[in-house]
Amino acid sequence: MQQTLDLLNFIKLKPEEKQIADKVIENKRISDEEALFLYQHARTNFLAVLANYVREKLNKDYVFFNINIHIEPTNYCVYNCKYCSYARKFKDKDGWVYSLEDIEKMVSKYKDSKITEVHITGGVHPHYDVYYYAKMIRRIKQILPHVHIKAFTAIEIDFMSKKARMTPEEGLKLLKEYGLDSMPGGGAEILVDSIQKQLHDKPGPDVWLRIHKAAHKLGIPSNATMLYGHIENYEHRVQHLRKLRDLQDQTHGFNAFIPLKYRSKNNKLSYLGEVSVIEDMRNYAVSRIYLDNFPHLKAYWVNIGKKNAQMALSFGVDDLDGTIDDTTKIYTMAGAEEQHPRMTASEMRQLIKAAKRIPVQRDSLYNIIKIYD
Ligand code: V47
Repeated sequence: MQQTLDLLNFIKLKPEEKQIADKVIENKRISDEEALFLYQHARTNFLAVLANYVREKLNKDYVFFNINIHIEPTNYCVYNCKYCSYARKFKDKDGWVYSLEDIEKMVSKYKDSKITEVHITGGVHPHYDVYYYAKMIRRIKQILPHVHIKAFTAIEIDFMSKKARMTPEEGLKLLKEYGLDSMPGGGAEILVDSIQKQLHDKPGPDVWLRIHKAAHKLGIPSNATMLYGHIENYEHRVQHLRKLRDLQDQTHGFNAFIPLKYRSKNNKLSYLGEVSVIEDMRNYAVSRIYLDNFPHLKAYWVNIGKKNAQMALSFGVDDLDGTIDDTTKIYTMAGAEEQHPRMTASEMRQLIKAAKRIPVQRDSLYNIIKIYD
């Protein structure tokens, strides 16, 4: 930490940068205006050093990863999201639905493996209600009793609960009884009404926030994402972060914040292209500095590629998600580098060690399974 502080003294700071750095070092929270300044005007080397300071204070030199798989039960979806490359309608030839028996077969392959987590998310299929998904969770737990099930974005919970004439709160309670352990952070996009109205026809920011709040109240922790690099501007990003920081102050139920870079292949926003890697790194850093109440910042390597995820470790990131074993198609279909996303635990450890950090295998709640120092 001292080394990081020395580095800050070494950089000739702009007055606004100095003011923000002083606040952060005194454990004071930065304002929305200051976050906007960081996005718009701060130098990248300054952002890296300051975000690194925050990371070190919260997580030492640990970089967390887990051993996990995804299940994407279907890509049929009732909603139309312009940034999505994955969703299909019934008329399309390349849609899929896995039956509960298919899913049992998939997870049975991992009976003798070291996976600790199954992450489930997919399209919002018009036919299935919360009872169906509760059964899915129970059947997976019968085969893999020790795994943590992190499943269903807020929008999936909203739809499946309504389908069974329940409130999302009732739906969540049922899912918890059947073995749901936590919720992923997907579907937040940018939590600003005017942006979401241009992006999709699914329920908006209030529903996402309400369902995460309800989950936290029921003792179901979750993550939060931000889909950035499309039609939003920096003010929208700050508004998004503000809503998350406020909710976290109330509930303390979020584990990790996960920025998701908009990937531009095969969707209705392709004409926008993609933001630069420097922009990605700056976004990690500003998020780390602003979200002082989020314990972890995750670079989802499937979204930005292994090399960029490794670089993100110098911009505030302390978590690389999981080994995945080629079980997700969301980013493959959106043109990401990793067309068969899979890392062995040993590859993950090497990647982290090469960045001069300490690999730590974690469970889904960030309990340490093994430190590889
Ligand atoms: O909800 C969809 C986003 C999310 C694109 O909580 C896109 O641990 C970029 O949320 N470009 C799914 N992003 C992924 C997700 C996630 C992944 C890993 C870990 C966790 C966690 C959560 O991906 C969606 C949507 O917001 N998305 N299309 C696209 N073209």
